[in-house]
Amino acid sequence: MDDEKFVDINSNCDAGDERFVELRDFFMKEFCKRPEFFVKVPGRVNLIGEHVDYSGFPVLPMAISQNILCAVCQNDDDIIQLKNIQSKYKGFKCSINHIKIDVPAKGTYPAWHNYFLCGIQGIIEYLQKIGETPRKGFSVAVSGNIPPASGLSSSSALVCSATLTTAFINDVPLNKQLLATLSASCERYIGTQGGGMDQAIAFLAKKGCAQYIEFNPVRATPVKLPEDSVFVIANSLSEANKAATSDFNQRVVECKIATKLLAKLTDRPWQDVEKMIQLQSEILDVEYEEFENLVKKHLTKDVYTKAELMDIFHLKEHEFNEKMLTTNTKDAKEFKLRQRALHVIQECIRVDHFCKIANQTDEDDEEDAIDQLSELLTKSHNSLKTLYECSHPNLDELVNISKSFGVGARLTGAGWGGCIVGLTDSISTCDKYIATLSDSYYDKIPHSKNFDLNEVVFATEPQNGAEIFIAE
Ligand code: ADP
Ligand code: NG1
Ligand code: MG
Repeated sequence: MDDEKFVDINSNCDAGDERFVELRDFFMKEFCKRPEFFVKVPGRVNLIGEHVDYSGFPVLPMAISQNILCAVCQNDDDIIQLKNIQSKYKGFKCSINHIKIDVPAKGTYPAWHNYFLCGIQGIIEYLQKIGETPRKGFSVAVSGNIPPASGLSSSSALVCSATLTTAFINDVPLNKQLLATLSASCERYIGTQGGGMDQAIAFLAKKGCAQYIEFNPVRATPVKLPEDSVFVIANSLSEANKAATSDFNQRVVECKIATKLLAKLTDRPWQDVEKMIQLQSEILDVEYEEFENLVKKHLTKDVYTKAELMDIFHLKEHEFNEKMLTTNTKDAKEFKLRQRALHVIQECIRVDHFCKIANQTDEDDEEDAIDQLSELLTKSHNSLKTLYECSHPNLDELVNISKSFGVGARLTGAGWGGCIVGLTDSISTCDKYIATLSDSYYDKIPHSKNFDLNEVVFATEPQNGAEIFIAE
């Protein structure tokens, strides 16, 4: 059996890790019994390849040291009990036979337990497909230290910890690819139609390397980063929950409509093509650069209205809603197809370029590798800001301060708030960069005083993916 394929099960938890001890004590206080096992799932930082995964294209994330940690014990009945070490996340209880995920109304946040229920539901459906039913319920205590709603994938770490917990209890094989794929599908029950980047890196990450993640089927190839490179994450402290607005899904549907329109305008069948990668690599069978030219040639308008698109595709409104839109985008009247498609295909070119430079082995080349990679980060941010319109003034400010200091940086994750990732060329530059961000950004934001600066801006190194720890 190839051990690499399966989630690691460690025979005991790291007794030296304070968070395990604190969570075990919390679990025992809340549930009056000891946890049987712990599940740990990391957050991630995406180095490049933003908003391309749901079009099917590869991305380049790495796992970070911040994670979601769960302490778990099976129950004798069908009850699932969830508690969170942070009191702002209220406890929740239901039967494993009656899972109900509440999709938030526009403008409201989903309650945190819904993310956990997504993961449980994903495994229940897997069990049903193979003719089984879930066993007993379980009690879970959660402790997370990934900044929430900040583009470091706290949501997927929570969903993946739920799939992993439910899979382990029900003897589902802990195959990383299976769990990554299931978790990507079931997180969509929260309402966001994401790709699969976050769940893939949550399971497939390995210490020391970023991962080039491809989809359908999901697979990861390690990418070594230049020896002296130090990546820094800086949180803008402006949160953006992706399920609370229609912004994220609006981009997903714009990419899908852009793909269908380009198929139609190049006389290819448009009904069945869903993802841009299918059109580019299978139907048109062209390189990224030629696809970019086709976008420029055919998607000429700055804005397409719903009415004119219905006309072009010969669809009635209810058909258009059903084929093209999601529940929370059905009221959208305008779509920016050219800009979104251009960002996606140009970002794909940058991902390839980034990997090529990072994989260079020649020491001389490594010297200006960091400069070249930095430039790609800066270009990616500009594209996300102008073509994809998913930045935030505070993210732009952080990127501008970085640029003035000589560091290439970009927003990471979905955007509209959250974090940037910057690339420095040594530990000493990294320290000076962090000091500059502190003076020029954090000192000017009054509520930054409520945070520990080390948790807001920090250097990061690639970590392992999800793990299980059997309690002593
Ligand atoms: P992100 O970019 O962090 O994935 P999302 O908007 O997708 O942002 O998800 C953020 C949501 O995940 C939070 O609003 C909260 O409901 C949930 N979440 C994140 N961290 C925790 C945690 N430690 N405990 C409970 N829920 C959490
Ligand atoms: P965050 O910001 O972590 O929620 C989201 C999507 C990713 C990807 C990025 C943008 C989910 C679960 N995550 O990440 O799939 O599309 O935005 O690159 O939908
Ligand atoms: Mg998320």
